[in-house]
Amino acid sequence: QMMKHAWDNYKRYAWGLNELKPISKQGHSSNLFGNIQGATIVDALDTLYIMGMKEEFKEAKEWVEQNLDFNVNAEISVFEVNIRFVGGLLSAYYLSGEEIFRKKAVELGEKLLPAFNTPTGIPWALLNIKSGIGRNWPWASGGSSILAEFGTLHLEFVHLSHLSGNPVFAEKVMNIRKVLNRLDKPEGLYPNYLNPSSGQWGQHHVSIGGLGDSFYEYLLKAWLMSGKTDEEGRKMYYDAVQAIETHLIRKSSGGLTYIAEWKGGLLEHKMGHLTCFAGGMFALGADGAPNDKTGHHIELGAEIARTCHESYDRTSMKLGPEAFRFDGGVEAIATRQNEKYYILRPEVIETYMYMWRLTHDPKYRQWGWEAVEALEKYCRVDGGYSGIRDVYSNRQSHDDVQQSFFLSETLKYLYLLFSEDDLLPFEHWVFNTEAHPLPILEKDDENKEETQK
Ligand code: DMJ
Repeated sequence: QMMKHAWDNYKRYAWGLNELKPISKQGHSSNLFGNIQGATIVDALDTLYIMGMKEEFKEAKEWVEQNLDFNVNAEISVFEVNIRFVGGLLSAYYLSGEEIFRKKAVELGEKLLPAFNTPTGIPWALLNIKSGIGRNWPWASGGSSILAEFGTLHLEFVHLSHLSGNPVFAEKVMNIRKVLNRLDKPEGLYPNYLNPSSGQWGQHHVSIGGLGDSFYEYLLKAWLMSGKTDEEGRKMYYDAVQAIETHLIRKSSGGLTYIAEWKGGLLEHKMGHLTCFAGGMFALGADGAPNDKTGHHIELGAEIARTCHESYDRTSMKLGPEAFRFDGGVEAIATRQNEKYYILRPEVIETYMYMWRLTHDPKYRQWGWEAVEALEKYCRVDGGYSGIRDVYSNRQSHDDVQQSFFLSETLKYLYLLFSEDDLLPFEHWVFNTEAHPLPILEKDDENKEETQK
C-alpha cells in the first residue's frame, strides 16, 4: 500500500520526470541526472515486479520502451546514473527477462565509458554523455574523484560485460582495483579522494559514510557475486574491515558502538545515517570472515544496528537524523541544525533486513515496524511521501521531495524484512547499493560465456 501511494502520486503529478514533489504536487529535477528523465520509473521497476504490481510494471516498461532516451546533451553523475539507471535496468532484465531492459542497460553503459578516459583510468565524477567530456566535482579535494563514486561501478559493469559479451566494462573496473592496490594506504585505510590524473590521494579523510560507504560494500559484494571466486575482492574487503575496526570503530561511555570519521589521524566522533548500512554489510560478510571471526562480524553488525536504532529512538518522530554525534555529552543525537533532517533514506532499514535474514531475531522486525509507523505518521502526505527537515521537532516541516531511492530501497527493504527468506535469497542474489538485485554469477556462467565467444 505504501508503494502504491508513492507510485500513484508520482504517476499523477510527475510522470516521466525524475522525482515527485509531494507537497507542491509537481515534478522534481535534480542535476545528478542531467536531463535524463524517469529516475523514479527506472528505480522502481524491480520493486513493482517483486511486489506483484503487474499493471504498474507494465506501464513502467512501456514508458522505458517509448521514452527512456540517452541521446541527450546532459552532464550527469556517473555514480548516480550507474546505481539507479544501469542497476535498475539490469535488475528489471534479470527479473522479467524482457530484452528491452538489457538493451537499454548496455546502451547506457556504453555512454558512460568515456568517463574512464583519464591518465589513470580512474573515472571522472561528472560526464557529458553527448560530448564525452568529463570533470570532477569542483568541491572535491585537489581535483579528486570520490572513492564511493568510482568504487561503486564494479557490480553493474561486470554484469554489463556478462550480458553484452563485451569485456571492456569489466576491464575498466578491474583497472580501478589495480590502481588502488598499487597505492600506499595510510594505516591500511582508503582516503575518500583520489586524483585521476596523478593517481595520488587527496586529503586523508576516511569515511564509511558519505564519500566512502559503498566502495567497501562493493568489495564484499564483488566477491559474493563472483560465486566467491574473486579472491582479490575478498582480501581487499576483509583487510579494509580490519583497518576500520582498529582505527574507526569506538564504543561510547553509554555502551553504543559507532563508526567515527578519520581526518588525517584525528577522529571526528560523528556517524552519518549513510554509515548505518555497514551493520548489514558486516553481517553479510560474516560467513567468510577469516580467523574464526564469523560470530564477531555478526555481533558487530548487531551493535551497529542497535546504535542506529537508538539514533531513531532518541528523536521525537522516531526517524533518524542525517548525522549523529558522540561528543559534548551526547550519544547518537544530532547536535547541529543542518544534520537533523531525514530524507526517506533506507540504510537503517537495510541493516534491519540483513540482520533479520541472518539472525531471525524478532527485534529487527519490531524496529522495522516502528519505522513504518513513523513514516506513515510524519512522511506520508496526500501527494506521496516527503522528507522531514527536523526529526527532533514536534511540528512537521516537509522538504517536499519523494526521493527515487524511497521506492527502490526503503520500501523494498521493508517488504523483504516482512517476507520469507526465499524471496530473492542471498545464495542467488546480491543487491547493488540502490537495492537492485543482481544474480550471482556462478563459475559455470563464465564458462558458458567463453564457449559462446
Ligand atoms: C542511495 O542512492 C544509495 O543507497 C547510495 O549508496 C547512498 N545514498 C542513497 C540513499 O541514501
